[in-house]
Amino acid sequence: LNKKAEVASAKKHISIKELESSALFSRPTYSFKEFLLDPARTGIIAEFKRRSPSKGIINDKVGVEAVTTAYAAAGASALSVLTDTDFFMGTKTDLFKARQANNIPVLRKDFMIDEFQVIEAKSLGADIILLIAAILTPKEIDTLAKLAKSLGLNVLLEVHNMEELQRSINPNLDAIGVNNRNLADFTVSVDTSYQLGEHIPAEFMKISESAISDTETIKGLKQAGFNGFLIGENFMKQVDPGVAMQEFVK
Ligand code: IGP
Repeated sequence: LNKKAEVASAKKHISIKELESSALFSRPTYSFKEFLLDPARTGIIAEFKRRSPSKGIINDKVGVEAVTTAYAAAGASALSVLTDTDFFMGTKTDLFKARQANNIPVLRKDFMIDEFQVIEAKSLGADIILLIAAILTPKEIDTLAKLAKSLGLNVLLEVHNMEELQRSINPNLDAIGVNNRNLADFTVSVDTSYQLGEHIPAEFMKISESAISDTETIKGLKQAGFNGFLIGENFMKQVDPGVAMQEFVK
């Protein structure tokens, strides 16, 4: 992972003081939980993702405003916007644009390893940050989640197996996402959600992430107590991802 170098370079270009004085930094955030549980919405966290390491280019022809506003209109409970450039062709500007164009929660989807990124996320207009258990120690999760909470950000912890779940549970988390994609070998199985879902304590929102491509899967996951469904590729691989989501939820 090249994130350390990326963060070091970002720190040279802007100071924490400057981030803290940005217009968006002091905004009140949206509650992730409230939007997930809103019966007028779908529970879908709709992702803007141009490229992935497993699939290569998925869609580099569409604009972030058009897609995210269509997702929101189709009933998304939140938007997920990749800000990692090296693997996902995302940018920080994408997140900022998604924020400006929408009034639902926005997740900064990136590999968060440093407090600077959490402060940066707030200054770009994020409501939710992702912490990936596979790349963080329990101590790092605690530090990053506490900082996020102090800024009003919601925290989504991503786990892929029981060991990660058990060692990473922390009272500063809002939601726990089970990634159905194994980041080590890219294999996918929604069964991962069923297996881990029952071990997620009731106080956290339960999210199933990746490889969701039909509404039957969502029905099953809802019955198993899941509140949120993170969908990227299934929408982004279509010429018009917003229309794809509209068709999906019809
Ligand atoms: C979306 P999919 O299979 O619907 O495109 O998956 C999302 O879960 C996936 O992009 C993702 C991800 C991540 C990307 C889950 N965890 C961590 C980058 C980093």
